[in-house]
Amino acid sequence: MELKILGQGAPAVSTGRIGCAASGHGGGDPLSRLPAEVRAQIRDHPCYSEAAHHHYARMHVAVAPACNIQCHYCNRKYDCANESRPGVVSELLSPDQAVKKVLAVAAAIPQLAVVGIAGPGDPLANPERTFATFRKLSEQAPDLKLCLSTNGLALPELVDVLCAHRVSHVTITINCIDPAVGVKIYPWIFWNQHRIEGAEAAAILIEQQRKGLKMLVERGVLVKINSVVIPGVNDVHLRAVAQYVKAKGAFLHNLMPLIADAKHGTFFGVTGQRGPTREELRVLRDACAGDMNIMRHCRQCRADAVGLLGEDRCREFTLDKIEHREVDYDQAMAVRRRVHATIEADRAACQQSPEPG
Ligand code: CLF
Ligand code: SF4
Repeated sequence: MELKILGQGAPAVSTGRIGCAASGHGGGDPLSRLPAEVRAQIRDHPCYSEAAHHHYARMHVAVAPACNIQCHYCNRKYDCANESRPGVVSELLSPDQAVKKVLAVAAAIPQLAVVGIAGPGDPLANPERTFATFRKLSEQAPDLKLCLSTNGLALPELVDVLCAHRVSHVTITINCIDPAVGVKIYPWIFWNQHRIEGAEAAAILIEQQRKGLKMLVERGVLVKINSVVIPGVNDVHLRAVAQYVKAKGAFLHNLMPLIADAKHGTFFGVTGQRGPTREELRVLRDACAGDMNIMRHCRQCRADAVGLLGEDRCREFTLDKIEHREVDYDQAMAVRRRVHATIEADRAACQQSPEPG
C-alpha cells in the first residue's frame, strides 16, 4: 500500500511502497545480525540495504567532469560507467547549482536520505568541485547522508578530507587485483603529472585502491566495492577479488554487468566485447556470496539520478525547473523527519508480523 502523510502546510507526500511484502520483510530482519552502529549507517541507505531501497531515495549531483584514468568500458563524453549507464548525464552542475538542486529535491521527495557524487567523471579527480559541494551540503542539509563513488586512484591522499566532510559511505570500483588482468581494462592512468600505460598503470591503481580501502575501513567509513563483470577478461578473477575485499573489511560487493555498445564509442563497445548473460551474472554472484555480502538490487544509475532506485525522476529537477524555486528547508526537513519516522514504524511492525504462508 502507499501511505500518505500531510505535513503542516505542506502538500500530501508519499512515503513510498510501504508494506511488509514490498519491504522485503515477511517478519524477521535480515540486518539484525549486524552490529547496531552498522545498522544505523545503512538503515536508510537504498544501496547499502536492500530493504531500505523500497522506502528511501537517493540523488546524485553531477559536479565532477574530469577523470584521472581511462577504463575500456567508458567514454567520458557520455558518463561514468562506475555508477551509471553510459550517455545519460544531462547537466553538469556547479557546486552552488548542485546544492540548490538538493534542496529542491529534498523538499519535493521526503524519502530522500542520501546525496551521492558519482560522476560523470571521477569525483576525486575533481576535488575542489566535489568538496565544495559536500561542504555546502553539510552546512545547508545536515540531515542527509553523503556518499561518493571513485576509481580509487586519488583516494589515499583524500580519505581524511572525505571524513572531515562527513562522507559516510564510499564506493571503490575494483575490477581486478592483478595487473595482468588490469592491463586488459585500463589503457592508462594519469599519475604525478604523467600518463602511465600498461601493467605499471594497473599496478599503481590497484595499490592505491588497496591503500584507500584500508584507510577508509580504519576510519569506520562503510565501503562498497563495485566490480564490472567482463566475460573472458575478469569474470573468473572476480572470485579472488571478492575474497580479497572481504578480507580487507569492505562491507558490500556489487558485481555489475558490463554495458558495452558500439554506439557508446567505448573500446569494449567498438571491439564487440560482450557483457555477461543474466545466468552468468547470477552464477558469479552466488559463487562470490560465500565470501562477501553481495548487492543484487543495483540499477546502474545515471550520474544525475534522482528518486527511489529504478524510479528515476531527474527530469523533474533540471536547472530550468528549480532555478527560481524557493525552499523552506527547515519545514522540508521537519516533513522528512515525520515521513522517515512513519517508514521506520512500518518496518518495525513488519518485523514483528509472522512469516507469511
Ligand atoms: Fe549513488 Fe552509489 Fe552512493 Fe548509491 S548509487 S554513489 S552507493 S547513492 Fe546504488 Fe546506483 Fe547501483 Fe550505485 S543503485 S549504481 S550502487
Ligand atoms: Fe569513466 Fe569512471 Fe572509468 Fe573514469 S573511472 S574512465 S569516469 S568509468
